[in-house]
Amino acid sequence: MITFHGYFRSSSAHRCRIAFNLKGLEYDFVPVHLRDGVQKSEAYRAKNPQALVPTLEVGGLTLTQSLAILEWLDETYPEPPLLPADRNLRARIRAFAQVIACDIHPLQNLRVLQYLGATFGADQAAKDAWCQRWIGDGLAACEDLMARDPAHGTYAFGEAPGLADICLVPQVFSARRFGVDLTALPRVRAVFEACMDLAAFADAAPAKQPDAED
Ligand SMILES: N[C@@H](CCC(=O)N[C@@H](CS)C(=O)NCC(=O)O)C(=O)O
Repeated sequence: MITFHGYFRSSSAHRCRIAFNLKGLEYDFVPVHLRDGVQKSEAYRAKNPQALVPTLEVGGLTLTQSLAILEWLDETYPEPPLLPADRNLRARIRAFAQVIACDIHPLQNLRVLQYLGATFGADQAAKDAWCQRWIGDGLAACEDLMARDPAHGTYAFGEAPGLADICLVPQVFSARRFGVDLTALPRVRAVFEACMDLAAFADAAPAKQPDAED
């Protein structure tokens, strides 16, 4: 059985939840309350030295980093695939996923926002402006990547949801939370809506998780 340590509002955990749902996998969920700082406990750090969620445990294996977890899930449970057979398209999809996971998300992470407040005196308005800037720039790049890609379709890269959509949807949830204006990003909005019509995505939404709070 898979044990999954996450938090309802964590977009990295959200990515994994979508993959579990797409692949029809059951798992034991262990909530890690980030705002209460549970991720920094000795017990949790023993599983994840970065003190970040998610962490996945299965059969003696402990995995961290959502992109690594997603690829492990895809290799272990290949149906439906999260990445296509075409190696060039695969690389383009990984690049799209990394725009979000490596270049957008880290800048809006809880510990970064807490540091901006504690060290530079940033209030909520300043933190929102920071997030709007970096999420906005990153999602604009995602929009361009989809616009120029021949594989772009109902979903980010084709007619079935995959790794790119799994990264995009949680990032749009965060964008909305921080008040990012998505008006000029029609593809981002359309892919989000198409994904949210699918139960695998709808059921993974933060508000539907057992540890959800207002
Ligand atoms: N690159 C990591 C990022 C993990 C990460 O930053 N998780 C956030 C939640 S989305 C977290 O645990 N934040 C806790 C904190 O900032 O203290 C991944 O994709 O798993």
